Amino acid sequence: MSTHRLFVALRPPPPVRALLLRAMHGISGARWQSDEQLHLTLRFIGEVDHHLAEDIAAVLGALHAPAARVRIAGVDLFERQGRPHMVWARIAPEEPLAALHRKVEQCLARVGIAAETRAFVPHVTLARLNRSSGPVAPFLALNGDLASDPFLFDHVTLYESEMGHGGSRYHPVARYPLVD
Ligand code: 3AM
Repeated sequence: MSTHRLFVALRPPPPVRALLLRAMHGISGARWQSDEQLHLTLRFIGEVDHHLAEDIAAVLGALHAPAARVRIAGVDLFERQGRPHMVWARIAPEEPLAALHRKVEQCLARVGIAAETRAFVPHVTLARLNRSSGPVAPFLALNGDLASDPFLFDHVTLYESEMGHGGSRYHPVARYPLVD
């Protein structure tokens, strides 16, 4: 039976994506995210069958949570094995995002999705790096303090991820409004 690779995320509004996209250059060999790929993952679910995918889409309809007023608050690196692995934008404050993460987790528990064991670190991935990527210091010097005006995450999106050679494509499956 076919499976669906799902995750739940927040989609930054167009002016915020434009700000991020303008900053996204200056590291050779970096795989920059496209506009369509920009998101903040609230919960990665992984591969599920069609029935569970439908249950997940339905149960998220019970997500009654406030919209999160936040801003872009800098750019940072994740490292793996001592090397830069990913460039990401920080979102502040984190507490409303952590609260949304917990609410999504509660919804998913109702359809039998086991609790997340990793710590939730809210971030918007900007680029993925590998051994052949160029230095990141000039990019961080320019963009480390990248900041946006306050903005609202006013809906949650359930995405299906389709993995391909040119990177993953993310297809919105359903949107759930948050309360302003
Ligand atoms: O939001 P970002 O870009 O950090 O890395 C994947 C991407 O995260 C992550 O889920 C988002 C949408 O694909 N992801 C992929 N596989 C994962 C896994 N096994 C995962 N997150 C946690 N566990």
